[in-house]
Amino acid sequence: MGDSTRFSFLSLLRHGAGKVWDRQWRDAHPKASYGVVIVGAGGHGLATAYYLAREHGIRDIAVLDKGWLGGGNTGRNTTIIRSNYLQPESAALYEHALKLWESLSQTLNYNVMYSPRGVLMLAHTHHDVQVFKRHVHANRLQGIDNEWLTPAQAKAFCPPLDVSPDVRYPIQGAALQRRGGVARHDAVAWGYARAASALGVDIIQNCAVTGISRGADGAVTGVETTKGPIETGRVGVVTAGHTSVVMAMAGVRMPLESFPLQALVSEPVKPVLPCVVMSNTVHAYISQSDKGELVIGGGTDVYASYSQAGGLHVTRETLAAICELFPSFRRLKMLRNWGGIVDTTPDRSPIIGLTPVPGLFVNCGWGTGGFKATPGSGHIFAATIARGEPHPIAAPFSLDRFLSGRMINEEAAAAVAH
Ligand code: FAD
Ligand code: PYC
Repeated sequence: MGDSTRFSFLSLLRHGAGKVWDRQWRDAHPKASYGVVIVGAGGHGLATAYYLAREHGIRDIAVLDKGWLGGGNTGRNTTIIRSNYLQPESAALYEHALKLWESLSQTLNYNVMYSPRGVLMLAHTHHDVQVFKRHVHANRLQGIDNEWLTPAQAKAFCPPLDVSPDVRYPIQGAALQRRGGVARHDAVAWGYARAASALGVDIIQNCAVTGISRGADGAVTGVETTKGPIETGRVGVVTAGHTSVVMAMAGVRMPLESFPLQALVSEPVKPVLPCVVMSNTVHAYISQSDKGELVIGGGTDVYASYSQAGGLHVTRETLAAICELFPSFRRLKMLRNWGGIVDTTPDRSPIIGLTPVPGLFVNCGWGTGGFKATPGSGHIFAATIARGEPHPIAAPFSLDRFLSGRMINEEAAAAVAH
């Protein structure tokens, strides 16, 4: 589990991280103008700024956040990382990200605790078996690892799992992506932020964008913020959950709906769960963090909402499902729970790219599954902003697919029933 902890200690010694954070993050004030403004200091926004600076030599960048960096979905998610998507466009996107995860701690010189411990997706019905076997075959053709396990093999891989036939939905097999796993979400935000900051990027917290200004030709000329106006010719909007609101500031209507999604952790215990387990049918997923807490989540609320609380009944159903899969976890206590707001598209695939407004770029619609994409998303969005045209991996995910009808349907492939 986890990579070596050497990275974090060495990083602190070498870079005096606290000093950098204090000077550039807490006290940073916006300048009057920037070459690029990124709205949203979540993992995707920070990664975008980092790759813009590192790979495209654009360092005159501000990343603005209405709260604190990583305080949105990046710091609230259950950190499951995998690339076992069905459609070739999505598989290419998430595999690009997975490859970047594999060396991210070294790239950022910050231990993001990427831990490829395997993601096990349980099949409980004949339909599940067919769907997951289809994924296994599709992924193998795409050069992505995925394999089919019998119930006995699933039990051997994940000993606390109940594979007995006398439960409500007996386990009929499982798809396993061994390279899938988890990472430490906060560290991802901090790692990208520190590395971007070291390249000269300004990260400005408590700075909400309240307007997007446009010139006579319709192109972006700047943003209005709670810390004053900023001039810029390029704005990247990366505000998961709130993208419709921000894009409306430029007059762009987005094909998005926002929903609360909740998660919770148990009290910490010694290592008991060696891998990530997901079940679409009983509707729950679980892993164990390096702190020992069992990290558990379920589905979104049924109703669109900006409330971060979410319905208590969802948590109750999630826990009932987990207890069914893992009877030995029944006596654990819940330590804390929380929610985030995710935005979803009609085809359950993200939107990455240009918009009808010159100079305005958008990256959103990751729904319940964008954490795993963070490095890949930032990498291709940075290239898209820098070049003013979609990166090849981003091209199929452009906003205009909702006009052309060229959807990338990942509803069934999302593997969690959202
Ligand atoms: P965020 O981290 O939300 O960043 C957006 C930022 O924009 C926020 O910090 C916000 O404050 C800021 N912002 C919004 N409006 C404004 C404004 N007007 N001005 C300035 N700033 C603004 N994905 C997975 O791959 N695996 C999982 O296991 C997983 N589990 C999840 C569990 C939960 C409970 C939740 C809520 C999500 C989960 N996700 C998961 C989804 C994942 O968290 C998101 O897709 C991903 O983190 C989005 O990252 P981001 O950087 O785009 O957004
Ligand atoms: O996309 O793998 C995922 C996921 C798991 C939990 C929420 N999203």
